[in-house]
Amino acid sequence: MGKKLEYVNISSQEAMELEKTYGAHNYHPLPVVIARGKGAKVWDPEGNEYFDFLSAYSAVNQGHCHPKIINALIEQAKILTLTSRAFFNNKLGEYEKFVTGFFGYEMVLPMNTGVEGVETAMKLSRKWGYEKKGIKPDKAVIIFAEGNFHGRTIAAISASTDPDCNNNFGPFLPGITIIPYNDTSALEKVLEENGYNVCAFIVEPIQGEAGVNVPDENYIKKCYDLCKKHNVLFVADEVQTGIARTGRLLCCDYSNVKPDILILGKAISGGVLPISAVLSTREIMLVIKPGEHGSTFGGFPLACVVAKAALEVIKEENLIQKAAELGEIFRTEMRKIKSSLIETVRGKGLLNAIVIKPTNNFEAWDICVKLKENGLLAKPTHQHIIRFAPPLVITKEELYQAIEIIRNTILNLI
Ligand code: IF1
Repeated sequence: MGKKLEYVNISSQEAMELEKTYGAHNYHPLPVVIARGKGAKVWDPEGNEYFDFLSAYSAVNQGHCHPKIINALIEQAKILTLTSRAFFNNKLGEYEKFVTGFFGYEMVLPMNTGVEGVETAMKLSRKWGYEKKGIKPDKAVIIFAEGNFHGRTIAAISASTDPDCNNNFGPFLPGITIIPYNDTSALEKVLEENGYNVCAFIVEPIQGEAGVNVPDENYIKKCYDLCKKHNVLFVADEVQTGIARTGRLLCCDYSNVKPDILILGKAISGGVLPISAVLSTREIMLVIKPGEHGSTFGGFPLACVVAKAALEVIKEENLIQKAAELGEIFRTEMRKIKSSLIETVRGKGLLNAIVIKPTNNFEAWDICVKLKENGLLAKPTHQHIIRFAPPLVITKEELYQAIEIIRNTILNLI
């Protein structure tokens, strides 16, 4: 039991009751209330300390309340927050130059949430398909992979194969073809048959929600090459895998592939504001003309300043290198745990998962509840997979402490 947080005027129990009574039940959270965060750690109102091994689904790569990012937020908030895009603002252009340089692209379209980035990429791809590739009106097809997660809008769930995502939310968007993940011959087949109507293939270089599904080493490169062959845009959704999480700036860097369109979100703000970005070439980006796409908040001055600071932290603190090195340690240590509960350990950088043997009496959820009791927060994905993705600022010492918690929890289950 820690020391109660003095400035928190509510107990965990009360906070959970309030959410249950007044909030829509669109989530089933682990029974823990977070009232404060710093670096790789969070605290509940009663003062109990936890390692955060979810990092808000990889949004908090730079750690909770990073001083540089928070300072940028506060200073800019005193001057100017939102102008809308009806006017220019003095921060957007500077940020656009910075972010395109940072990721090596010619142009950026700023949005807010990850799924808006996906929507933007879909609209951009379709328009490119009609206006550059010459696809006949309303015939454009976008290919997605089974098991994907691209967000919660009607367009994104139209591409989903997860019944939780799309059950009773139909009718869905036409012009979507879904093929198995990690299967280049499936992509080849669709492109051979209908390639002239396909404007884009949208794919996650590692599928997060599907359980940190790491494809074969040459998958991304082969898909990219197939797309090139058929004049199809290769679009990478790096909302979760991007920005140092997997031990490279982008997960596609492992494959030496530069996507035609890159979608970023989450960690572009270090978890401080909802900020997303779609990056591409001038040629592709300029198919969207004034008035054809946008958002009230997209590219707002506060976001521009926060995102720039958050990306600078990635470089200044060598978070790419850290994710790569600590990830190796994490997987090595996990693989050393001698437990019949563990089927596999997989991942890249600090985006990892343990697959629990489905034959056991324990579901991933039960293990996550035990981990929480022992001071580490992680989230199950599906019934038998636990994702481990701490903030990349976690120190080596903290990582070893966390590994001990996971080891002890698993070994004491049976
Ligand atoms: C929730 C998962 C993670 C994403 C990729 C776009 C988006 C996401 C690759 C949309 C969002 C989230 C959202 C979160 C759960 C979560 C998730 F388990 F569902 F798959 F991270 F692993 N592309 N991922 O992963 O971004 O609009 O949410 O900003 O609660 O739904 P968003």
